[in-house]
Amino acid sequence: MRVLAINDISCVGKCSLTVALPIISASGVTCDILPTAILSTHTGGFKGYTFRDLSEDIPAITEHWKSLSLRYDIIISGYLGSIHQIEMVKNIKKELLKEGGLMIVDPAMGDNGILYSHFDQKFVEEMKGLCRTADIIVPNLTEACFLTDTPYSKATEQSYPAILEKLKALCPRPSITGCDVTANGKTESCVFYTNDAGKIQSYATEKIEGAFHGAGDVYASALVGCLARGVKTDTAVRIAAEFTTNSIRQTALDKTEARYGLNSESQMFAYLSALDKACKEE
Ligand code: PXL
Repeated sequence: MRVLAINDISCVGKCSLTVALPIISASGVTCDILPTAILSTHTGGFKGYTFRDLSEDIPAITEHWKSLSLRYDIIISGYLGSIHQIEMVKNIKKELLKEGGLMIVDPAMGDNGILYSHFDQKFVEEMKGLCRTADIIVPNLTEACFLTDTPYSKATEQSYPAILEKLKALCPRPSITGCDVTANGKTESCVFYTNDAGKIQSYATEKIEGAFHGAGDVYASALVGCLARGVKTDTAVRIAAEFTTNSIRQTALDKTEARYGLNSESQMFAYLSALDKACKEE
């Protein structure tokens, strides 16, 4: 099983490839990487970061891989530095994804109702195009709103399933992470997703107050790790959501600054144990 993770390298801040590579590799599959940019830190909460766009290197890298006849079972794309890179990812899918392989798009472009620095509405429109080429997309609620032209302020508990339905116009198996749901005075954080039978489902974990950077990357990477091991989507979502919530809980206990990312390292063993158990049972 060979996975390709297309994402940036934020040297400090634990997101994108510095999260994807360890989690997907530890899941027990080959994870090759295609860096889209190298930054000294990610762009959320740091000032003065460096940003080297690697677009110029990408065609030569993929040409070399083609000469080696490399093909991928799963490709996951994340943070892309420009519209040009969105086009490149579409081509990489055509050229390097095996027939019957899975294209997973994390449309990493915003959080808490706003787009990250560097992104605008034109980028959102192009990202919709990339989502149309995907089998699975894993936006957070903010990104799901931008992809469906839903005002973030209108995204209430009652509207999550409708937003998910709208995402189905882009991709057959959409999901939305980070959806707050309150029942009996208790708020939980839900993932709404489409399972292998095409049914809309949700999975809830404890809501831990605060903003936690890199949670989407931990979730997407664990989901890919589980799917790459052949685990059913319902199980993969549960394992990835629990791993992410456990990492958030530990980070809150550690009281580290949110911009330095999640302590997922401490939860890796529990994640792998859950994955191993699921592989044996299914
Ligand atoms: O985790 C999302 C992400 C990835 N890469 C870069 C980012 C962000 C979010 O801010 O800035 C460079």
